[in-house]
Amino acid sequence: MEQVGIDRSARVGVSDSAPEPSRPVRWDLFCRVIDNLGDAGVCWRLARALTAACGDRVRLYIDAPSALVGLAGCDPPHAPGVQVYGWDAPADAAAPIGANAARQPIDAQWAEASIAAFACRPPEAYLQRLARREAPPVRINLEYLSAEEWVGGAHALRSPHPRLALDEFFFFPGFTPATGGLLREPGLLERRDAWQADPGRRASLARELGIPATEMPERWISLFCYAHAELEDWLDALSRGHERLRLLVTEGAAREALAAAGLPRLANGVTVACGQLELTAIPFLVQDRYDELLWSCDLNVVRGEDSFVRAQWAGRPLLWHAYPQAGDAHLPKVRAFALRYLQGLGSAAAGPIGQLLEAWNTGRGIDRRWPAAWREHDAWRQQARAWAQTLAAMPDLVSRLRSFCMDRLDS
Ligand code: TRH
Repeated sequence: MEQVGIDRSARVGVSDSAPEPSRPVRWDLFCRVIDNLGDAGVCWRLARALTAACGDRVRLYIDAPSALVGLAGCDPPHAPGVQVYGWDAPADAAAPIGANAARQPIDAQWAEASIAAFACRPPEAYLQRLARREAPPVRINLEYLSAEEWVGGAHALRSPHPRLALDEFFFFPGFTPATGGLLREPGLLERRDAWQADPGRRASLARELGIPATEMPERWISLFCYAHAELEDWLDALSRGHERLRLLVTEGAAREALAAAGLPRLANGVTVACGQLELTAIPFLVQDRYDELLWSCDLNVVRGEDSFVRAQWAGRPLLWHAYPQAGDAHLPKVRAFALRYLQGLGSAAAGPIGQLLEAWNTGRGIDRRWPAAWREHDAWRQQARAWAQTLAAMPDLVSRLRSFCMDRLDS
């Protein structure tokens, strides 16, 4: 990761005990869709979480607004308090979607805080106009999530602009009080608990997704992974296990990985059987419905960043297929996460689960690692629930972001 122009003397602490600020804030949020769904997915969730907290308003500038349609479940995508702008990145030109309006230079007067997601660069002309304001907004560079130790030291560092009087602050999501925390909108765990306490909800989800009703109880595994996942041996291990399992295969890359493992390309709603395993292809779900899927499963295979976090809030066992990086740079991230996630779990369970996580990300030995880890399912499930509670005891990302910006705005 490029870290230029950081002023280490200017680190600003984030207090856990800061009172929740209540004044509504106006945010600009810039997003460029590089690949997959995560850039749009994180920004859409953040925009909605900001507006849900205290009546904030968000202008979301995104270069591929169509990426939001499936996540939001509406075209044009909209949510209370959020205005989406089609942005001709990197140019200084944008227009509200659905309004049939011409592209204009981006309004630099409106926002009190301006976030650039994942180091994307807002147009230089917009930054120049911000710098000329009497009270420039707080500028945030929202970084990638990582469980690595160094994140706590980099979070909230100031990065001066090389020419303009316009500082930017690094904001790192993370798993400790020293970081920016995780996105968790109000009432999420209560809604999860209500869902999980009522088996009828899982049954109605099954009907909606075209999952065949069964006499025998079965465990569900959701699969949302990258196309390079090595599935053949894992599927073989699942099909030869001692219990009935159902794999719910999401749209897109997971289907490609299945096809590469020699299975037919499945259309939505189609089920095929393979020994103890049945596979059902499910449609793409809007973000809130995808949560319900995660809450309903006994294991969730997730990837990237946003689905990874949502699976943690689900309080059910997860396997994380990390975004692959050159030189296996993602493996230290997987290991750092495993250390935190499995902390406190006895080595009899933590060992095999950690090895399975590693195998999923190296692509080697998943079938060998699977039986020992799956045998520990009960302990894994308790651990996953306790982990979600541990995380929920810390302030969420929006509370920390708001406190951080309000401190600067009101000082
Ligand atoms: O799609 P991802 O792999 O995204 C990313 C990108 O690759 C990005 O460039 C990289 O920087 C980042 O990972 C680390 O995985 P992610 O982050 O989980 O995003 C997927 C989104 O799709 C998430 O918001 C959940 C959502 N989703 C649904 O809403 N419904 C669904 O049915 C499914 C399968 C996913």
